[in-house]
Parts: sequence; C-alpha cells; structure tokens
Amino acid sequence: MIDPARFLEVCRAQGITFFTGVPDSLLKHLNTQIMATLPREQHVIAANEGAAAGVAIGHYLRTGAPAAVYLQNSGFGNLVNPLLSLADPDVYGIPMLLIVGWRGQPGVADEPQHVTQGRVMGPLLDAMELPWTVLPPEPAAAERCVAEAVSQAVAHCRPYVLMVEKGTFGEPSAAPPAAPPAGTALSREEALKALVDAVGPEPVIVSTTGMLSRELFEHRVARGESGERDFLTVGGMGHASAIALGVAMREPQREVWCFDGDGALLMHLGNLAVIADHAPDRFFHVVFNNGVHDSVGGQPTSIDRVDVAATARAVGYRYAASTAQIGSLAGEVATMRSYGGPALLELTVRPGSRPDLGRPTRTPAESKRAFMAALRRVTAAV
Ligand SMILES: Cc1ncc(C[n+]2csc(CCOP(=O)(O)OP(=O)(O)O)c2C)c(N)n1
Repeated sequence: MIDPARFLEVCRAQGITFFTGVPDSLLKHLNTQIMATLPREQHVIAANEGAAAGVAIGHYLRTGAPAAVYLQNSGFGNLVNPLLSLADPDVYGIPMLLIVGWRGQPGVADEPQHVTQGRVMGPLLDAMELPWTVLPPEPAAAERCVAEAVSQAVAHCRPYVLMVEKGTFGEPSAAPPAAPPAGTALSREEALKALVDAVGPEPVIVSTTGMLSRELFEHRVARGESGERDFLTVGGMGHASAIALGVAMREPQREVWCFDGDGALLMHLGNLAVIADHAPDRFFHVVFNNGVHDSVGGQPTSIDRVDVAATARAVGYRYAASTAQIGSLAGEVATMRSYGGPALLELTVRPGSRPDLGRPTRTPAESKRAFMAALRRVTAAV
C-alpha cells in the first residue's frame, strides 16, 4: 500500500504542488492527507470534475507546472469536455496528472451504477487517446510510475491518467477532519425521516446520490412501505433536481420533492435557475446541508460561503428558507405548499451516518419499473 504522505512528497519532487478535484471514497486516505497538509493556496475542492480540470488548466497557464486532478471515475464524464476541447495536445496541450479512483473495476464487486463505468474505463481512455496506467500499490513501483507519468505529461503537453484500484492507499499520517460532537445538530437520517413524515405518502421524491438515498430506501423498508414513488439517483451526482424537474413538468397532479445534498447542489447549481424559469408549481426542493461530501469521507464543500435560501430566491424560487429544527419541519412544509413551487428549504444537518447503513436491495431497473408504473396508475386514476 502507498503511504499518502510519501505520495505527496513524490508528486512534489516531480513538480506537482497543486491539487484539485472532487473527493472519492477510494481516494479517501489521499484526500485526508491533502486536506490536512496542503494549504488552501495549493488545494481546491472543485464543484465538479470538469471545473477541477479548469482549475488545473489555469494553474498551468500561470505557473507552467502541471496540477494533479483527483476524482472518482463516476465523475469522469464531467471532465471529458475540458480534456478533449482544451487540454488535448491538438488544442492547447495542457499537462496534468489525473488520479482516478476506479469504482466498478472488472473483477471487483460493486454497486450497479459503477459496473459499466468501471468496465469501460480502459477503452474510454484509449478512445480519448489519453495515456494511462494503473498506479501500482507497491511503494517503489508507485514512485517510478508517478515519475514516469509526470514526465510523459510534461514532455507531450497532455493529461496522463493514473487509475487507482481499491486499497491502493494506506492510512494517512494526518488526522481526518474532526466529527462534530453528536447531539449538536440533527443527523441527516433523523431529518430525512421527519421530512418524509411531514411530506406525507402522496408525493414523488427524487433523492440525491450517496447515503441520503440509502437512508430513504432503508426507511421505507423499515416501515413496510414500497417506496415506489421514490426515485433514488444512485449515480449522476448533481442531477437529482433536473430529474425532478423533468418529472414535475409532466406530473401536474402531484407534488414532486427533490431531496438534495449540498455537494450535489453545488455540482450543478445552474439547475436552480432553470427550475425557477420553468416554475412547476408543485416542485419542492430540500437541501440537506451538512457542509461536506459526507458519502465519500466528509471533505468540505464550498457551501459555507453560500446563503442557500437567498440564492434560490435570487434566481426566482417563490419561497426559500433555512432551518436546523426538526420541530419546525411540518410548519415549513406547510409554508412551502402555501407559496407553491418552486420552493426550497435548506435543512442544516450534521455530517455522519450509521455504520450499518445498507444499500438498496432492489435493482435500479426494478425501481424504475415500479416508479413508472406507480405514476401511470395515479395519472389514470385521476
Ligand atoms: C459525478 C460524480 N462525482 C463524484 C461522485 C462520488 N460521490 C458520491 S456521493 C458524493 C458526495 C455527495 O455529497 P453531498 O451532495 O453533499 O451529500 P452527502 O454525502 O454529504 O449527504 C460524491 C463526491 C459521484 N457519484 N458522481
């Protein structure tokens, strides 16, 4: 296994002192080391993977040195565009080191949303004419690999990709971010359960990527409910609100609620303006704001700087508010309904989840069929 501190030293020796990216569970130990040891001038947690490539391009333009961009392969699609349209040697030719967590690697069991992305990674990189290799877990081989990758990137003015398998990085020497003491705020799961109660059984719910969807699924199972009107956005982080908009525009009889995360909201913040523009009057948006990418290790998002409710109002939501109080949820839901959609509630929660949190036991295809059938039945009945 690679010592994350040593990895950063090796990168530094190769001239890479600047890191940017979107956190990944497979890269959690490396992310922890970066966060704990690099100053903010040398590290940007980007809103999405394409933006990280943009930051890396800007860094190179000003310094002449390549940056490192880290991500989970599920976010690779977000950076195809800046890689091919800007960094490619036939365009500007920008060297950078991409460090990509390989979920769904062939031969390693993983969730359905990672299987195809994992299987096509090699052919995809080849089709994009990106040089790539698997980062070997043995420390000496890894050091040679990083040196070769950076020298290739610099020599040919192009991105070079290191694919990182599960278990490649060992424990960081630096401490992970301190968890806030329990009891200081609502947990996401408590808030979710209370909100499901407040919203009631009728609405459609589109829930965001990561643990929130897993908590929603388990809550339905625990209550013996089918959850057939829940759409779990198991992949495609940041798209839950757009999916909810698409449903809402053809679902006039029923409320559509999007249960979002702060990282996911920021990833495609432009959706807010488009939702406000189309203004489905039964569209309700709740952002579970824990300030971090909780589902992949608790790395901070930039949401601390953002007045979420003011942002929603500024782009045209009819109503937006914030709360951290479980007791006010029923009242907030009633107020949102009285204004009509689009309306948004920011729900402040603390990071963290149950260690025994499970995963959906229905396949995505089964869930899709149940969801579509449930909505069709209702439309026919109205
Ligand atoms: C496009 C994309 N990038 C990265 C990931 C990996 N990923 C899954 S969940 C998650 C964090 C989500 O953070 P947030 O929306 O704040 O919700 P939280 O986990 O804090 O509840 C990340 C980065 C992904 N699934 N898709």
